[in-house]
Amino acid sequence: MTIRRFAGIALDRPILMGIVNVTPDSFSDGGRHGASAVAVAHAEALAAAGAAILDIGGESTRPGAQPVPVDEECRRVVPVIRALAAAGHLVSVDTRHAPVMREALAAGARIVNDVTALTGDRDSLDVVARGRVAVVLMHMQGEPATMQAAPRYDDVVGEVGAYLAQRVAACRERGLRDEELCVDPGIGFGKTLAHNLALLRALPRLRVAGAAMLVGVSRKGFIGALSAAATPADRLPGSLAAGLAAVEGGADILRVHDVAETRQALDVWRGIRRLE
Ligand code: HH2
Repeated sequence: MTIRRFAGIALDRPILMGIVNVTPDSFSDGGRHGASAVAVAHAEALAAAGAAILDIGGESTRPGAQPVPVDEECRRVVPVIRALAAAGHLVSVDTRHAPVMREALAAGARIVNDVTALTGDRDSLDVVARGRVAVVLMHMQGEPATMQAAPRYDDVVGEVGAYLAQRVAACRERGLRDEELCVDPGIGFGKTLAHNLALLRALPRLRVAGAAMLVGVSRKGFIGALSAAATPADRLPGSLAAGLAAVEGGADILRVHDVAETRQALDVWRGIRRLE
């Protein structure tokens, strides 16, 4: 059996993408150099704990978040990407803006992680196709600033699945190959609690043949809605439970804040399942 791959990584076991936010509110010292150095050190620690991919983002896409100017987004992420790529890490850039993608790829990023599945900027598919890099295509209904106001679907699983298949087809038309494609149902992006749960239960149906599947549940709001975990910092146990459920459903990659803890949970789960 040939082992499936994404961005050069073998998908014969669950892969962790470590989240590195380079947003001013993430860092107490406020200074640009300080923020970059702290982000690089944090990313190095995530890699040492078992993250195969380091996901660098300079714009929060949490519900209600306001957009960041593209120049500012580049100033935040490019130095961090350059340092991590130079140190040999596999880096993804979490952005929906083509100019940021272009600069991130020039700095050494090998994956574009786009919450708009390359629909948010008319140049982004071109940047990815010309750059010959891998892409994570995520489903979102609406825009981060307003997406949680009134999410509505007739058939959330059918609609998200059809959207992901259509975005994979658009990428294939531009020459992207299977090992460069990954889909993501976009948990929490224009979805109610019922929508998120329906998608997590239906992950096997959301697969697009040939493409990898990534799921991001780490510290998300639905965990608070199902438990007493009021703030994101309280949601590690729920994140581990949801992450394991996603892997059971066929997720190849988990996007997580807590890499060491998720690695341990996955190692135990794999042992019980006799997956050596
Ligand atoms: N979730 C967030 C950001 N980017 N990308 C993918 N592919 N899948 C996700 O589920 C996903 C994502 C969450 O938003 P953000 O405000 O960036 O918070 P954090 O990066 O701390 O998770």
